[in-house]
Amino acid sequence: MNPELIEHVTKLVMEKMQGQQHTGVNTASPVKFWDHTSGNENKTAYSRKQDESPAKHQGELIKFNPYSEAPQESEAKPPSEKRPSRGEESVSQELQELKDKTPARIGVGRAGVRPKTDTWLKFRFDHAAAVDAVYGDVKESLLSRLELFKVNTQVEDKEVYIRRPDYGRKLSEEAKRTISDRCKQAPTVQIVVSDGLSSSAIEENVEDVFLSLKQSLTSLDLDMGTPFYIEKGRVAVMDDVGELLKPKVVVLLIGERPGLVSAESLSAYLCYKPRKGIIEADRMVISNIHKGGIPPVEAGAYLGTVIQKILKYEASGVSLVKKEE
Ligand code: B12
Repeated sequence: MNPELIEHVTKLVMEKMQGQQHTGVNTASPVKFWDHTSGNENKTAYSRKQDESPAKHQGELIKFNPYSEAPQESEAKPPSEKRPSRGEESVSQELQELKDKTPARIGVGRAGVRPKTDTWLKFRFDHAAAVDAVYGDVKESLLSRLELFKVNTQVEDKEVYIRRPDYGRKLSEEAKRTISDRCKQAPTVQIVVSDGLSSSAIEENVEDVFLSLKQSLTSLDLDMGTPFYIEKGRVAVMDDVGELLKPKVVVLLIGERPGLVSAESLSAYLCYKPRKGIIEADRMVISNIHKGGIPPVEAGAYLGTVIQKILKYEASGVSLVKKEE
């Protein structure tokens, strides 16, 4: 459907509903809601047929209540009857406590069987941010500020990137040549950045993580390779980097698949001597690096200590855990 038309209709409905709330009149509304709270056996749509007596149903349109006040299935009562107040306050308080603990969409209420308009609009906004994160490109200005040169995987098109993760796990032939020409061989730590599934994650966080990681490696006296940027990469592309440069540890800062809470979350995947044929269990991840999760500057410093541990045990992932035991 035409998005402008949807927006126009939504606006009209909102205006109408607001008008009714002000006047207290809701009987003349052309907008009908499903009356699932009235305990109606056969769940008849609340929008009645015109030949039914309008008087019978006038004033019965559902009142919008906060979620905590909405009756549960088992205690559903007709809207005219007063709902029990027993425990209402504590339920509402418990719900608020749960809501305070998570950014997830809980206790958002409903209008009939549908989400409320603002919930729905917020969902569409977050979904749009997720799509932008996946399809967007990291700005050249950021890469040049961090002195990262850019190479490609075997995908150039985003649609192909999404459908064929295997292509994103391999460097292009040109990328292999450029990396071999420009990078220091056999460093202790090789930092690589990639947009992965969220260019927004890179734009928002990578500068802080990258700079604090570099600082942390310097203070731990760990030797660093030449960092670079891989466009449309996947986690396992670090195996090709390992084959080419033979670093002891690769740290790949990559955009996570966006969700509907954050579209700008970054992960740092680490591996000791990555190479072709390595198993996934030998990688490790520090995920959820963003302003609502692990603060980027902290993550950079923390990564330094994880790398130190990897070097000490000469292992990463499950192999590291086993050696630690
Ligand atoms: C998608 C996803 C998966 C998918 C990956 C499928 C795929 N091919 O893309 C599946 C369902 C297979 C999966 C499995 C697991 N996952 Co997972 N996964 C994610 C998710 C939602 C997004 C990851 C992402 O965007 N990666 C970036 C893109 C570009 O990577 P990619 O190359 O396309 O795909 C690779 C990575 O996704 C990686 N990967 C995915 N999960 C994990 C977990 C670990 C520990 C490692 C080392 C790698 C890894 O494996 C893929 C193949 O190489 C994150 C949530 C988040 N906030 O990051 C959790 C997340 C990374 N996963 C997690 C976990 C625990 C696991 C499992 C260990 C679960 C289990 N008990 O089996 C396994 C391990 C898989 C592995 N590779 O070793 C945790 C890690 C917690 C932590 N900090 O250590 C996260 C953060 C979710 C969470 N909040 O708990 N996962």
